[in-house]
Formats: sequence, structure tokens, C-alpha cells
Amino acid sequence: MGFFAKIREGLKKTRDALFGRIDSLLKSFTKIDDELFEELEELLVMGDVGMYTAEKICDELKKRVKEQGITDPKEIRHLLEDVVTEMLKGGQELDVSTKPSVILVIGVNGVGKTTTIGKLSAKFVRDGKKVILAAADTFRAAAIDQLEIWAERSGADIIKQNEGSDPAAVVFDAISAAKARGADIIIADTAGRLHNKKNLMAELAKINRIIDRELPGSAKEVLLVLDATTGQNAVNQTKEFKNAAGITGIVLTKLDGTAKGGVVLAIKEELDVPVKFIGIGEQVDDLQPFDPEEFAKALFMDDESFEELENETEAQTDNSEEDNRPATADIWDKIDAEAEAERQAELDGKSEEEIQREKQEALEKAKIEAEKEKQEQKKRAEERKEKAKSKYNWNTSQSETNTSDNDDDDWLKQWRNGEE
Ligand SMILES: Nc1nc2c(ncn2[C@@H]2O[C@H](COP(=O)(O)OP(=O)(O)OP(=O)(O)O)[C@@H](O)[C@H]2O)c(=O)[nH]1
Ligand SMILES: [Mg+2]
Repeated sequence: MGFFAKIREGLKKTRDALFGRIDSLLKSFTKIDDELFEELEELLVMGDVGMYTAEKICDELKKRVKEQGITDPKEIRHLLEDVVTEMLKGGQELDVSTKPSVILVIGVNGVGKTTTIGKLSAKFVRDGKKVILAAADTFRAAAIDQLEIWAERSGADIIKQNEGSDPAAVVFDAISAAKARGADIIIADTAGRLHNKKNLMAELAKINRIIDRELPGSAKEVLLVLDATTGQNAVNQTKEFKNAAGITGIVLTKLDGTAKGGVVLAIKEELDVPVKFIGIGEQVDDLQPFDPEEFAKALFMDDESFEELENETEAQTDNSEEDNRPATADIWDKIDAEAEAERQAELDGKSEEEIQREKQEALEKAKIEAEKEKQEQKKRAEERKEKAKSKYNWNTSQSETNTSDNDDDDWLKQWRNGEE
């Protein structure tokens, strides 16, 4: 499935519930009048867009309808898409511009913090970054184990301490390790906490202070993870966390399981906090950078136009799809296979223990296979190196120093450039 199709599929429930109804509404009116806008506003409020934002959208629509002299209600859909895109735009880039950069991940219980970290880590490692995960959720031993599995899966290092230790101390250790190892990105997991628990919020402030003290001038993101299924409650959570921890962005998870995706608009418009990533499923590549234009398009495009677009892109990408993924990509595929095995086991009614055991086995197998593939890739690179050496007469000392995978990649790049 293509990238856009995936987002569209992930937003299906929101689209059906909210924008499906809007479409019917627009089709049922023959002219644009106040009643139409009243009903539209109601639908937006019902779709978790929030009262304030719904009103603002309708005011903007009225203005544009007047300015552009629009009379056909059906045309409002495109206007709506534009207004929503513009509303959502701004600030969605993630700042990881310094070495190291820090991403602190916070939020209430069970919203998807640890999973998001695993997915982010996999993305960064895939981009060739050295990632260190900090297990600063020290509440439960299981939380540390869970992060450890993600570190292993994604190819990141992990810094941890015992259950019950000071989360700020874990973050401190992770920063020291990042400096010593030349890591690019530190991602810190934290325990789920209710936004109205004062001492737990104070703990976040302490972690923040440690980061600012140890890495002054470094890029820092404080990402609040919100579960989209909670709808308007997500807005309240954002308010509280914003005051306590100075968040820089939102990760909105579980959009695939809810009709309340309209909450994205409320968060951006009411609280001026940008959404930076959206989660549209449990698979590793179901975390997507938030693209307002794409998001709005996925919500408003009708099925017919979508099919046309799909056919077009299919024709364009035929035969041209080249697999440029680095060596970690094979692990990536295995992660998907593993998740599939887990789902199947659940369907077969297996016990938690059996599922865990099977998962562990799948992971072991994946590791062995990934290692095998890595060795083979190395061998192939060596062979190419030998070939090119004779072709371009490269001096041998240069190639002899190329031992690591990265060097191999650099070398390959040079070789390819040389050949062009
Ligand atoms: N459908 C769906 N499920 C998700 C998504 N993101 C996370 N989940 C699931 O949500 C559940 C909780 O995820 P965790 O990552 O453990 O949540 P957490 O915030 O770390 O939880 P605590 O550490 O207990 O506070 C898991 O079953 C995830 O697979 C998403 O985008 N879509
Ligand atoms: Mg967690």
C-alpha cells in the first residue's frame, strides 16, 4: 500500500464519521445559507473539532464563499480542505539538528509512548543515526524490558537502571553515554502520569532541568503523546502538560481506531501546539510525520478521486521501485513478520506465555537471519570493492581501512559517483 493510501486507510473512521456526514450535508443543500453553516458547525463539533475551532472554520468558510462568489454547496468541500490545511500548518518539523539531540517523550498511561519511541528509533536508525534510548520509566521492571526489546529491534543502544531508580539519573547517564559514544539522538521514555498529579509533573521538570544543564544549546523536543480515542480529553491533557513540561509537539496515536481525529484541529488551533507525528496502527512504520496537506487530503478526498490517484501513482512507480534501504531494513521486515505472528497467535487463542515465547523465538530467528544478510552484504561489498579497485586503480591502503558498514556505504557512494 502506498504512503498516502495508508494514511487514508488509517483515518477511515474519522473520515466516515465526520467528513462522510459533511459530504452528505453539502449534497443535501441546493444553496449556501446560514442553515447550512449551522449544521456544518454542529457536525464539526460532534467530530471533536471543538466548539471554538468549529466556529472559526465556519467563519473562514463564509468569508471565502463571499469573496469568491461561490454558490454551489458542493464546492465547500474543497474550501474546507484548504482552510483545514492552513490551520494545521506550521511547526511540524522535528528539531534534531545538534549532536546529540534529545527527545523526551511524555504523556498519561497507555497512550503509546514506548511504542512511539520504538517506531521513532527504527526510523532514525534507518536514516543512519546512532540512537540511545533512556529507560526513564523506572516505575515497573516490565517497562524497562519493553523498551529493551524496542532497542534491540530497532538497533539502538539502551541506558537503564534498576526499577524504582530516579528517572532524572537515568537521563543523566544516557546523556553521558551519548557524549562518550558520539550518539546523534537520545530518546527518553517516561512513566505514564496523570496530568493532575503534582509530584509526577515535578519529576518531569527535574528531567528537563538535567537536560538543559547537561546539554545547553542542544536541540530538545518534548513530545506529548496523546491517544486520539480520548477526543476532547486530549485537549485538557495538552493544557496541563504544556504548563508543566513546556512541550514542543504532539504525537497523536491510535488515529486508526477512532472517529475522533478532528481533535488534531482543536489542539493546534486552541493551544497552538503542533502535531509532529501521527500513529495510524501498531506496526513499526505506522508512525508517520504529520503532513497537514496530506492529512486534510486524506480526510476530504472522495473515493472516486482517490482511486484515480492510486491508479496514476501505480503506473508511475511501476518498474521504478528500487530498494535503497540500508542493512537494518531486513530487521524491519522481520518486525512486521513478528507482529503478524503475534496477531495470529492471539487469534488462535494462545496464552500470553505462549505468545511471548513465540515472539522471542521469532526475534531470535530474525536476529540470526539479519546477521546472515549483513555478512552477505559485506561480502558483496568486498567483491565490488575488489572489482572497482582494479578498474580505478585505487590505492589499497584506502580500502584496507574500510572495516565498518558505514565505511562500506561511504565507499560505495564514492564508487557510484566515480562511475557516473
Ligand atoms: N491501533 C494503534 N495502537 C497503538 C498505536 N500506538 C500505540 N498503540 C498500542 O497502544 C498500546 C499501549 O502502548 P505503549 O507504548 O505501551 O503505551 P505507553 O504510553 O508507553 O504506556 P505506559 O508506559 O503504560 O504508560 C500498545 O498495545 C500499542 O501497540 C497506534 O497508533 N494505533
Ligand atoms: Mg511505556
